[in-house]
Amino acid sequence: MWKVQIWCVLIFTTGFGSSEALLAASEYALDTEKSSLYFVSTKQIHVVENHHFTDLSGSISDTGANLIINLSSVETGVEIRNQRLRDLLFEVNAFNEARVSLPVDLDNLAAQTIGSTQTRNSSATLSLHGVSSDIDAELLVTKLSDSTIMVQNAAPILLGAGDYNFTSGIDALRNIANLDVISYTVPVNFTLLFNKQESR
Ligand code: UQ8
Repeated sequence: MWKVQIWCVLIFTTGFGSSEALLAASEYALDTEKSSLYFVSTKQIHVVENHHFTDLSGSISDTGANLIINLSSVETGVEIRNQRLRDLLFEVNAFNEARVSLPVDLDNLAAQTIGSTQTRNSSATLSLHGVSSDIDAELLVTKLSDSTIMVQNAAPILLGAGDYNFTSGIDALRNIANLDVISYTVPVNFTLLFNKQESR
């Protein structure tokens, strides 16, 4: 009997079962149409180009936020170059996905005012090319509506090719394209939109 009483007290004093509690338990899914992730390559010192991935997925839940990048979906605007990045750089046969994960406080997200932006200094784990390594990022988290969250990088994330065993792949791309230099530092920028899913 006392167990039932404790549950009643919990339900009525903490709002467990109320809309706020359901909100805190809810999940968000990445809006794949409205989200984007770009990276920048620099060759021959002055030639700077934008590239992106067309296939992203991700979610936010009480276990944290994650982003999955299908590396085969790389788009550089030149098909032969796409294929060379898949084969010589990312080695998609062995490592087809990059994964980013980080902890998120869902209650904090639920309490955020619609229209406001929070700046968060976050540490995320990036698993890429067989290496799992932490990266620091300043994130802008904007609550666009009760059901939509936008997450952007405040400043470009500078990925060091050496940290993910990419230097020999970049050298292979440089050789096959008969270039003198391709930079080992790769700036990354993203805009991620997440939509709240129906309560489970
Ligand atoms: C609420 C809340 C807080 C939610 C959080 C939500 C969430 C999950 C947030 C995520 C936050 C976060 C911290 C995300 C991190 C995102 C990152 C950093 C992802 C990594 C993305 C990635 C895999 C990037 C690529 C990395 C890489 C090493 C790229 C290499 C690029 C290079 C150097 C390309 C070289 C291109 C080039 C110049 C080729 C030469 C070339 C060739 C070969 C060719 O064939 C050709 O044509 C003939 C050319 O000429 C056209 C060439 O130039």
